[in-house]
Amino acid sequence: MQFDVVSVLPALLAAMAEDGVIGQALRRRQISLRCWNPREYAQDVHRTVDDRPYGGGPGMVLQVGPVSAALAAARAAAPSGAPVIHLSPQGVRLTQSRVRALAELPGLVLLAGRYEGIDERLSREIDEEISIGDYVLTGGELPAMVLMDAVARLRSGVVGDPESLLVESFSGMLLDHPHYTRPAADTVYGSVPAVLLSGDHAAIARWRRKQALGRTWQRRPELLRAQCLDAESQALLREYMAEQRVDRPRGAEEEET
Ligand code: 9WO
Repeated sequence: MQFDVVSVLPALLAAMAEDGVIGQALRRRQISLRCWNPREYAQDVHRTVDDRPYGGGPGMVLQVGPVSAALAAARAAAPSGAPVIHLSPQGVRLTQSRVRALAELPGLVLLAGRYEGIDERLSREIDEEISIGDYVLTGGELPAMVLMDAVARLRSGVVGDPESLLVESFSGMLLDHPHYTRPAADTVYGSVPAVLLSGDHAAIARWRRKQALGRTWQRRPELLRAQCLDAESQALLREYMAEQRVDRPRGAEEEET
């Protein structure tokens, strides 16, 4: 997977390239990351990339010339079939199913805006606009990094254990189950659930699935409503609900599933 990012602040992208799972994947050449700075494509001596907005108002707007030149260079370097994606609050929301689709592509060209945004006429160079959430930031670099992180971890070899990806790819989206590590008992923080120490792999898998279903039901019920649960999952969720019922407040009835 090749990422080509157009940004006037490429130093921000360098941070993710050095550490963690993404840094390791880059060093192993499982993914590649190149930055294309519109400033290097500016024509004047001051390397100007922005100008005041027509119609007035505060701030500056990224100009067509340097951004289109950087985009053209990025596109030429990217694999054919790599879409140009603008990270923007006006875009369609990024979801895990969208991340899965993007991870199938040979590469992505990501355009990160700054200041008040890009000149609207650049829209003809853009295939898709994607938002990572409904909040305003100071630029599109962090959203570009979020998207690359989510996509890169799905590419084989980037996440160490491919089994950790199975849950989300074969089922709908569920929240993760709880995790525990040593010590098995702590005087202040208590004990680890006994089933996890049992060595019974089937029982552990069942418990984890039940916790994932139960936590999704409690914290993000809209995620459950958006998917069909198989009979076993329904049974596990009912078990979880029954265990919770005793300490749920009066009047807090669960919804039909
Ligand atoms: C500024 C602003 C001020 C008042 C009301 C609405 C407003 N929207 C913006 C705005 O979107 N500014 C952008 C800042 C200009 C381009 C770069 N910026 C950006 C990208 N902020 N947030 C993103 C972004 C991208 C993808 N997903 C979430 C947020």
